[in-house]
Amino acid sequence: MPLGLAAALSLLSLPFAARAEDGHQLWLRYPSAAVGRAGSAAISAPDTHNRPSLALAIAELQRGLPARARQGRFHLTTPADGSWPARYDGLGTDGFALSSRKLAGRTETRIAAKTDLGLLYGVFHYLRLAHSGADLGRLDLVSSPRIALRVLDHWDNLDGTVERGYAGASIWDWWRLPDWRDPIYTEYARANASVGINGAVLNNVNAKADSLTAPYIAKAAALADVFRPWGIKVYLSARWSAPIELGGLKTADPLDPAVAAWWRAKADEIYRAIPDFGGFLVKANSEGQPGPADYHRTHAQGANMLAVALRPHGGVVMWRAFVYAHDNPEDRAKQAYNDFKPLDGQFADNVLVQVKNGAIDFQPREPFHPLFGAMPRTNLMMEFQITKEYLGQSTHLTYLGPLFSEALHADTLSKGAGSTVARVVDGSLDGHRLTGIAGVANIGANRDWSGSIFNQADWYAFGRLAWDPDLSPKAIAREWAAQTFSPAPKVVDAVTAIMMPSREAAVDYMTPLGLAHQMSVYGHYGPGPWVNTLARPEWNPVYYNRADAQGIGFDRTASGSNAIAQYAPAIAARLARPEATDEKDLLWFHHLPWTYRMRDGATLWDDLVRHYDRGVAGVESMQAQWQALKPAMDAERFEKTRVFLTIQRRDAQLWRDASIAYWQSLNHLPLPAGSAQPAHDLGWYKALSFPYAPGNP
Ligand code: GCV
Repeated sequence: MPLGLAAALSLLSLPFAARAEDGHQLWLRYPSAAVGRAGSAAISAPDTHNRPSLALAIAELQRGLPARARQGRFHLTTPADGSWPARYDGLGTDGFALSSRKLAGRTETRIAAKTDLGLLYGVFHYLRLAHSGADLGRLDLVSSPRIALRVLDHWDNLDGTVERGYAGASIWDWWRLPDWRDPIYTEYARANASVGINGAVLNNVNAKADSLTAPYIAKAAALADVFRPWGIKVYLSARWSAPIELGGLKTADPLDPAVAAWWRAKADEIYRAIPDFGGFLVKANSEGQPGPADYHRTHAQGANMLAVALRPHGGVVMWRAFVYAHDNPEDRAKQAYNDFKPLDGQFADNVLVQVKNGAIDFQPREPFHPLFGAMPRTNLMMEFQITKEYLGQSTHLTYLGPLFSEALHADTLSKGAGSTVARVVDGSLDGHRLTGIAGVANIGANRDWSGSIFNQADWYAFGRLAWDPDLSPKAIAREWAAQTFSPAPKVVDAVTAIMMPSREAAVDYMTPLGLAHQMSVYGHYGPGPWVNTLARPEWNPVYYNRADAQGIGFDRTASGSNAIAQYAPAIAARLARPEATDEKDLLWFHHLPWTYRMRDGATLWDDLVRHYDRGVAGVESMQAQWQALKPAMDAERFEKTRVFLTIQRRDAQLWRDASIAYWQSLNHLPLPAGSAQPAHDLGWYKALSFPYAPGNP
């Protein structure tokens, strides 16, 4: 048998070799009942010689074509292959066009793109439609990604652990790389390509310099080789002090010529091994990491020095704005803005400043980060966290599509109404061409990749929103549910109905009304609003809740930290008044008496308790809806999710009760009618200890 054919057949047989319904096949299940197995479909495409992405596109189409589409004819074309319709001239590099029509009783489908990678994305989109029950006979759509760099950040350590990872060990087998290229790398790349993700930062931002040594560059190069046909570039997190640690230099001062020369040589070395290397991600002067401030240099001076080293090769620097200092008494929420805003216009054009969606740290809800809209002369990229450090990790079902979408659609008003965060990130607001979005990956070696079946939806939603920030989280949930479980409308409706309110339920039982960072010291999982013993003030929940006998909340108006002044004047004016502030963000911006009247007339205290109750009830409702789906589900995935929902219900109750017990210890107020007292006294909740909770650094 010729080698090429053998390889193609082994690829085709992959889903059937995998264990049944353990979630490993993600949303790419192509269930055998739906996929025609009778011979190959009629696909006309250019010669695949030296065109690996095109070969993958054809193999994927053969592999995933549903029975109902198998009798049709498919044409895959790029401009280089002739017969290019002029109406597709405007397609972006990664974009694609899909069209179909009936001809003599057979459906003719054309997938057109300017590049082979665009064809691969087009095939995946076609298959997405096919397995979501779409009408395949009348397609007419074009689609190009709005954001250029669509990247997963892996916080994976070289010893195989994953910081804030809840899905087992790292999938990167650094020890056996570069020799052993585990098939999981191909599966990973394929899953990412299926949702348009085109970059992977391989190592933790809390980086070891070792990642930049020759052996580790060779390992990264092996991964890059596997990923390349799938359109995925590799990036590395760079440790700022590497010139000292690896190069024996006395300094890492970005203005020292020897330091700059060391980085140039390092970049040259990396590009010899990985010609399409994406660039560096840097966490500097943040949470103990070294950085240019150690030498009294700015973030821009640091980033630009690396940018010079990467520029000849076309690489970029993704420089994180997640900074706050232990010796800075300023409100933590203000510190990144204070450091970065004055540097607007000073970053090189191959630098992106990577900003988390909110100013603290991936909380269940945060107002949008004030840097969005405040640095028009800088390439700003978004950083989301797909791994749910603060949202119940692997066990809680909290679909992140609504969180991502809420952040992207926040209006910065920086250039009038409609200046959304999405338009900052996609470059259209300020005319930037280098654009990016990153998601901290939730991927590990667990069979189901993400620690739970529903966590896969967050990876999926990140990719889809990175492609088009305007997609609705509900439509994404529906697509995911159809492909992951079944396209039957009843199943899709019910799964979507569970997913859509799930994040709001978590906000309600964990941190309602704008509270944030209320977790215990054990791995950011359970409740600890009383915690006040951690080394740095801003690591303690009491720093954020400021609760006492009279009231609760963080005053960020002019009478407090005045963080509101970091927003556009019209937003700041609204946030200055509690009654004009969205109640979802109330206690983020205001310190208010427990007796403050909410819009519906209830006291703040009663309303707060009502939110906790609503959160617990929300999980109960999710449990009931999931139970009703049992007949439509395979036993394995049903049971895992059922048990996880039981855990979530228990945890939701714990969050509610522990939080209420603490607030009551301060305000001594009775609960509103119909609300049950916590099951235990405060001491009981305080005594809970989970020293081995997962994900700790
Ligand atoms: C990678 C939070 C997390 C840390 C993480 C840090 C960051 O503080 O708890 O684990 O470190 O954010 O984003 O750099």
